[in-house]
Order: sequence, then structure tokens, then C-alpha cells
Amino acid sequence: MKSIITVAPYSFVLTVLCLSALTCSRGDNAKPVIEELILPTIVQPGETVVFKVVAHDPDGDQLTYIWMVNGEILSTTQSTAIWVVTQALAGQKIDVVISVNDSLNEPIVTKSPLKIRSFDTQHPENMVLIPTGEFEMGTDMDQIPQLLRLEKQYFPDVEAGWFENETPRHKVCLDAFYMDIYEVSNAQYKEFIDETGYHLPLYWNTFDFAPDHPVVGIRWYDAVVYAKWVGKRLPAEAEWEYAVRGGLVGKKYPWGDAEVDGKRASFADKTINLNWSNKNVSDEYKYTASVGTFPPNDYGLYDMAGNVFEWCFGWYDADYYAKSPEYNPTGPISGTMRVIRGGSWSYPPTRMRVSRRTEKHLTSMLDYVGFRCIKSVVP
Ligand SMILES: [Ca+2]
Ligand SMILES: [Ca+2]
Repeated sequence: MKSIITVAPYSFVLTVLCLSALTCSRGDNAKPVIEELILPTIVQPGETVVFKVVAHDPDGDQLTYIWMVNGEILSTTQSTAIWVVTQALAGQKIDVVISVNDSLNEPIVTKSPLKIRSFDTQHPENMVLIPTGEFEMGTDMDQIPQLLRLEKQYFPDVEAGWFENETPRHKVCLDAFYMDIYEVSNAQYKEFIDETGYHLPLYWNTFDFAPDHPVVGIRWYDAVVYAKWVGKRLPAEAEWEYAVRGGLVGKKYPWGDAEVDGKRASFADKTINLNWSNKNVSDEYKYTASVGTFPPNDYGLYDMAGNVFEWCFGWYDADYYAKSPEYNPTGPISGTMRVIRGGSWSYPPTRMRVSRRTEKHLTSMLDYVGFRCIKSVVP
């Protein structure tokens, strides 16, 4: 008998591979019929893809399904399969193979090519893809005594209350997004000013901040306007914390649990005489360093710890973690303070902890607060 196969409009080429069509049938039992194979023809790294096959058996035999993508069998035996495109497959053409079996005949096998977009053509310049995923945000109450001990060396009057806004630790699930590899620089911000006539930041040309240093002295709103101008947005606090962790689990800093030395980040070290400077270590920078001076985290993001604090989009609420939604939390719906994250040249290393939260009034213009942008991944 003849199989009638309808291909979804956006499918590419469907190849029927049942080679011995006449010999594979046993007795009078009919073979399964594939009616439709539904899958995209082009996808991008990081994307979650759904494959579906519509098949029936003329004799009513129960059908089982085997999906194979790029030579690997997927775990499902259903007519629908979910598959995540890994970064490693960027730019490749692969095959999606579905085998439909009624247990009485040779399986009916079809194959369809799938093109993975290249990392280079789809990827925004100077951004990295932060993949869809989940993480544990914040700090456990039982970690607070240890945090108190660390903080005491810089601020002798520290209290447990300084860290309670990091609790409770809670699960957060986020959609993928692209994030700027570097903090926004003075040179980048100057392009924005030159093109739009936007007002200058505070400290512009009055501090020793070179073109490739991070811009500072900007209000939260200025960062929002800049982000819109470049077609991006500010990260939600949860997106920022997910990104700073770089895929590490339960670590104190973006590089792990090791206490800081002079080679990891720009913070208040012995080159600057503040009461809370770390007098034992030199990072060789009194104020900011050029963006990208220190090593990146495992996502390839530079200066998430130190150099300048970074504005996040959301309002600040010390109690937010107790009521934060699990999926894509965007912060409280109102407030007066905005979140800044990551520590700076003017604060001790303890401010660079990945879960540390700090708030500033949205009109503050500070010489230690800048920002970086993110961009949602458009399917
Ligand atoms: Ca420093
Ligand atoms: Ca920073």
C-alpha cells in the first residue's frame, strides 16, 4: 500500500527511508502511515525546539516512536519530542530522524534536515548568551554568621540585619537572554550623548576616567534611556544574579569561594586609603580599571564583580525574596530605591559576593555606579 505524507509548510525536505517497502510487511498487517512531520527548518543555539509526528496504523496497532537528533536517540518514546539546541551545534546542519513502529512490520523511518543558525550571524556584538535555566538565588540564614565574620574586618559595627535581605534562598527559573560582556564604557556613553544631545553624567571629565573605563555618575533613569537607545534593557535583579554566578552553584564569588587577591577584580584595595579598604592586597587601581582588565566568569562576563556597581531594572524590597515568583521575577511593583549589584573600586571585596544586595535612590549619581545591558532572546 502507498503512504501519503503531508509535510508542514515550513518543513524542508522529507525523505522516506523505508527501503524494502514490499518485503517488510508480514502477512496482511499494514504498515504505520506517517501523515505529517511538524518541526522547524532553522533554529538557533540555546533554543528549545518541539518536534511532532502525526501517524496512524491502518490496523489500529499501537505505535511507538524513536526520535534521533544528530545521531543521538532522545529519551522520549512519544509522538512529540523536546530538544534543546546546544551552543556546540551553532552553524551546523543536522538530521532529525523519526522511526514509527507497530511491532509487526519494519519501522517506518523519515528524516528531515535542520539548520542551526551560526553563533556569529545571530549573536549581538559584545554580548554572550545566558542560557535558559534555573538557579538558587540568595543566601541561607545559616550562612549569615560566616558573612558577619568576613564583613567585620572592614566594618566593625556590622549586624546580621545587613544580610537578611539575601534570605530566603529560593529557586528562580529564567528565560535565556544576551548580556553585555563589559560594563558600558565612557566611550560608548559619549556616542549616545553625541547623537542624542543627552546631558552629561556627573564627574564627566572631572575624574580620572578614561574612554575605556566604565561610565559612572549616571542616574538609574539615564541607564534606562541609554539601554533603550541601543535596543537593549537593564537586567532584572534575578537575571543579574543568575549571570554573575556563571553557572557555578552555591559559590560566594563569580570565581568560586576563594577570598580575593589582586588579580581577580577591582575593589577598594591598599591603593586607596578608605577606612574599609583591604590593606593587604593591591589590584593596582585606585579608582576604576579599563573594562575587561580582570578575568571573566564562566559565562565570559567581565567585571561582574567589582570595578563599578551596576544598576538593575527592578525596585528594591528587602523582603522581596520571601514572595518572589519562581519564573522570570522582575522585582516589586513599586518602591523608591533601585537595586545595584556587584561591588566597586570604592567598596571592600565582600560587596562583590554574588548574592549581595545594595540599594540606591533612583536619582543618585554616584562615581562608583555604572551599568551594563541585556537583551531578550527573540525566537
Ligand atoms: Ca582598586
Ligand atoms: Ca561591575
